[in-house]
Amino acid sequence: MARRKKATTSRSVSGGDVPRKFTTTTSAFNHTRMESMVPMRDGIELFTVIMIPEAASGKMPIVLTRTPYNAAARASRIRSPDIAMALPPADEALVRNGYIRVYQDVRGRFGSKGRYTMTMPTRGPFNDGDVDQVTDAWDTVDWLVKNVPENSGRVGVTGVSYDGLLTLMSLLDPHPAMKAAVPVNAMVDSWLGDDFYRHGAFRTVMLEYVYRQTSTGKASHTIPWGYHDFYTAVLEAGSIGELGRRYGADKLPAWNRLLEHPAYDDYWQDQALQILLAKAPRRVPVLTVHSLFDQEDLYGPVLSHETLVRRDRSGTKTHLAIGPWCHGQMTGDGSELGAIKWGSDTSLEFRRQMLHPFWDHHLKGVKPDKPLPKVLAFETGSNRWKEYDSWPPAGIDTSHLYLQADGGLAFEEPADDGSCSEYVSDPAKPIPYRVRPIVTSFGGAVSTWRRWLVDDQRPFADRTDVLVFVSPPLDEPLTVSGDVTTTLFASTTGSDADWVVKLIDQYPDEVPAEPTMGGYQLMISGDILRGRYRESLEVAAPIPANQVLPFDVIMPHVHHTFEPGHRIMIQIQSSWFPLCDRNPQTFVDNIAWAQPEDFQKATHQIHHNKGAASFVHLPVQVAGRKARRRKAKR
Ligand code: PG9
Repeated sequence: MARRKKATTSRSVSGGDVPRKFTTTTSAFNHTRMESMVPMRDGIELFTVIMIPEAASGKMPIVLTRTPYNAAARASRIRSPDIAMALPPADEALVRNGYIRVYQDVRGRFGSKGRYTMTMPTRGPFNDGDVDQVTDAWDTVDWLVKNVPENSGRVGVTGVSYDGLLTLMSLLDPHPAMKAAVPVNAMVDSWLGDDFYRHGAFRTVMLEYVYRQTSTGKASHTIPWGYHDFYTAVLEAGSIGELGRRYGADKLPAWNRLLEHPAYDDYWQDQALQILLAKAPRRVPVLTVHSLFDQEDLYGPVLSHETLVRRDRSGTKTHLAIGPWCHGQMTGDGSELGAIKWGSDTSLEFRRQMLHPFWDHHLKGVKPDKPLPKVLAFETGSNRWKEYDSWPPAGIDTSHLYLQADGGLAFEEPADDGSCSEYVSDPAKPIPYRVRPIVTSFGGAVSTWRRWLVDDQRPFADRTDVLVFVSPPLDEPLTVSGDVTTTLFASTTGSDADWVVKLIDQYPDEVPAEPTMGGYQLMISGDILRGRYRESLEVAAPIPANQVLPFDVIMPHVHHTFEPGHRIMIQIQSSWFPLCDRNPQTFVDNIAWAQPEDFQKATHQIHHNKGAASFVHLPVQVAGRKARRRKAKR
């Protein structure tokens, strides 16, 4: 009997449906996607996605982003034959215009080999290895220009936030092929004001961040809080050290490092990029991007820009763009933030007017029609772009806006009447920084963390532990541009205290064009000072009880017009919770480990009389002659 031949026809299903090798048909694709393991000088390979558009003609420049946030995902947004669908939306203009776009995982993250160190310090006292993000950036650029056939040998580096920090680090020893950099909302000094601390107050949201970043190599773990309201989770734990311990963060070296360095010691100063950049080569042009409502990195961009300006002898290599955005919003839609509408897509305008001409100039040699402004800044309130030669702009009169005994604000010093306002600050009832419930610490699908800085401040003004000072309605516009500091003459019955100052634009009671904005209180600048650092940021010292002392609260830069009919408001309080951990108000060595009995009520006084007149240094923009007249008068 003839043996039955084994069926190989398509009618049989015995071979299964999945071919051993399958390659997507690429004829419809308008790009090549290369995934490469790029070797570093120590042999560690970094996962790199290279997106090459079909060359219109000739060789193309490269725009590189190095990230701890998943390079493969960045370049796989939507599966499509079109390169722009795969990449983040803001990359569309780049790849359509003949740029190669590259994303790379930093060592130890996602597809890259090696070990991950969160915000790895550069080689030196806190990194005794042979590599850091500076060398990894150099090695990557070197490999790209030698191995990507279509490239023109000119590379730009960019990134938002952590990726912005990596961008700045690549400037510390730029590869010769690196021709331009755009750090966006970069973390620059994380003790003074970016991410981890704000002038000594610990930002509790960082627990969630460190957990996600370092508990696994793939950012997959979120904290199982067990609370709907983050406020309760932090309050019930007591100290921030105890909060971390409850969720196992005491097993995470990066978390422990943060808590071990509560003051501005050499650990922080060694990493402060505004210090490191002072010694960087001057060759590479830089466009720094800053967001006025950046809920994460509100100080760094201006600080690093100031350093870059100082080293730019020709005055042609340094630009600053300031937009009305939250963290990273310049890559998306910039028409509004929370309840505040800007009247146009400010992100798109910035990208078209500044970002793309900058890249084209330095990576393609295409000169812009008119030279790019040194500073392009969106002015909130009046909602328009302005161009300046410097930041802060010329023509600023730093006026003193004094707190008055009747709860007013005025440019005149108050009377010599010994007056002060007082409140009881109770660590058991800290002032929420947002209306509760504060549903997640910061990330997550339901989070509105990105827009909290523009929240209406009215709900807090009614508390008895919040002092409110407000000017009469303005009868002409008042524009403020630059840095704000508030000098508080204050005393406390305790031995430590936090001082929070919020500078607010209070809208008229009725706003005809937008009725829901009537009486809105928009914070345009606000910050906290941990009182123990009033004399030295490096060494904490108790506050002597019941002594009136000056405390300088440094606040974020502003670029805002208070329109006629609006009022200037100042709110002063002593907690901002749980944005920042609570000050126990009893001096202890390390607040991260304060014990329940250390948390004590205290009575705080803010003084507003001659000799102890608390005031805001307000950078008022005054046009040419008027400015000189006011200066001469002083
Ligand atoms: N702001 C984030 C961050 C940067 C660096 C350290 C910690 C946090 C970020 O968005 O990348």
